[in-house]
Amino acid sequence: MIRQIITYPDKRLFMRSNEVECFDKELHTLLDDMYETMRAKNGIGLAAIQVAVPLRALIINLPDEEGKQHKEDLLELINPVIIESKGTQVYTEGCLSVPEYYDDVERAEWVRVEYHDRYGNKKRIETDGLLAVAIQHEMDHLNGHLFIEKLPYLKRKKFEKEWKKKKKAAKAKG
Ligand code: QAP
Ligand code: CO
Repeated sequence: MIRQIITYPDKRLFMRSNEVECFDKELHTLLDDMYETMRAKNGIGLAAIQVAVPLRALIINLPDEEGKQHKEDLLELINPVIIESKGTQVYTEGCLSVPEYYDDVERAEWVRVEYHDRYGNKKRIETDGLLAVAIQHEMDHLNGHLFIEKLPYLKRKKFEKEWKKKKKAAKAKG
């Protein structure tokens, strides 16, 4: 089932999500719905809070060299923790909860992350590049943070101005 994605400035996006304690059918349905919702909206990553569920769960499905996404590549991270990170990289990010806005954000180049899969099995991943960016972006959601909070002051001002303008235009259109 496709769920509704909540968007900026919804206050729920700024709240810390809770640890998953039950790796049950309800969690599996949530993850399946998140996948369906993410694909329907042309996303490559989604955190549970974006569908209004305050749990520490996220999914990532990066495209291949041809830009195609494969479900076999789907990553599901439950209760993830970054245990080590190195270096820096800059990537132009976007977010389904901040539609049609993209800007450069600096993050770690490499991360080592411990998490659980949907059955509660403990896992570990070491990765860099775009996947490292995606993991850090989605993990920020679990702590109530959006990529726009990382923008320098003037860029953030520019974002707020554009956002207001867009809202006004949408309102006039009805
Ligand atoms: C997070 O972002 C991310 O504005 C996932 O109109 C960001 O899936 C991972 C999207 C950067 C890696 C690098 C955004 C779709 C999707 C939009 C997304 C939009 C339509 C964003
Ligand atoms: Co996001």
